[in-house]
Amino acid sequence: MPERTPIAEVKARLERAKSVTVLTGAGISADSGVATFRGADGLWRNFRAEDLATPEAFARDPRLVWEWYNWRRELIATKRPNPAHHALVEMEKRGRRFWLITQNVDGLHRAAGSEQLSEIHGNIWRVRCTRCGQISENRQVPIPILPSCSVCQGLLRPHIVWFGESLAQRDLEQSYAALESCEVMLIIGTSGVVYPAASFAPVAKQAGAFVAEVNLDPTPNSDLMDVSIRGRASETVPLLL
Ligand code: BV8
Ligand code: ZN
Repeated sequence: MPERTPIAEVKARLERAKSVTVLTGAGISADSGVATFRGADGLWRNFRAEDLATPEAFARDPRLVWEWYNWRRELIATKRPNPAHHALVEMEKRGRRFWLITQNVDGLHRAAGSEQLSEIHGNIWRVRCTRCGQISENRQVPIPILPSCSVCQGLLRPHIVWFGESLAQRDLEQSYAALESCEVMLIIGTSGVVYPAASFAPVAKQAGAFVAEVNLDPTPNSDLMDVSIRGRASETVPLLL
């Protein structure tokens, strides 16, 4: 049997798999023009995401945090899903069990048509009232600062999981169920430094899955991968169909 290329190996495994789980990070949206977090273009006014995406930063200066989110909402509003997002929708439609876990808050998987989806860090187009907890969709660009709840006039915050905040119980349950039951797991465009998402590939591997990474660079999880595909997600993920 001639040595298969990494892409051919993953494609063959996907064709046979009865259940597939995918984890994506900012790298899958890079080719849609959305800046990644730890790439060169990941800064805003010299702040890092870790400085602003925290409950402490919001408590200290909600205007500054909302200005940062307004800047990102304005940028993301003009971006569209790329062939990698569309390929994952196609993969989902192929019938067998499929679950997509994304760390991205840009909403591009939902925009592409993904339905079997957990947005484990939230969604930049959703807001949550800090007083009554009501969650709603808000597409205003910019959102007037400081936004208040239409029900109780409480201060609205992005419905996004910040550093130091725990992920939603339902998202964790769905994610672990998908990780423990999949035969193949794809990890696409994530630097593997943010937890608990960075522990998802080891969980699937431990449960017996074939794990493959698609990334421009090696990551801390590369050593545990059965296959590493070096390349741009928008070019390589469609080849896995
Ligand atoms: C929690 C919302 C506990 C914000 C985000 C020390 C050790 C271990 C853990 C910790 C620690 N100190 C603190 C922690 C916990 C912390 C954490 O992991 N910190 C890190 C920084 C060390 N985690 C948390 O706080 C989490 N919560 O642990 O709760 C708890 C439990 C109970 C009770 C209370 C608390 C919450 C984490 C969620 C944080 N929120 N986002 C916002 O977006 O506004 S995380 C943020 O980083 C984004 O969501 C992003 O998705 C995520 C991960 O980044 P990536 O997606 O990987 O993006 P990145 O830019 O890093 O990498 C891009 C990759 O793509 C690169 O590899 C690049 O090579 C590649 N690429 C680029 N272009 C392409 C490409 N690949 C393919 N094609 C291309 N074209
Ligand atoms: Zn309210």
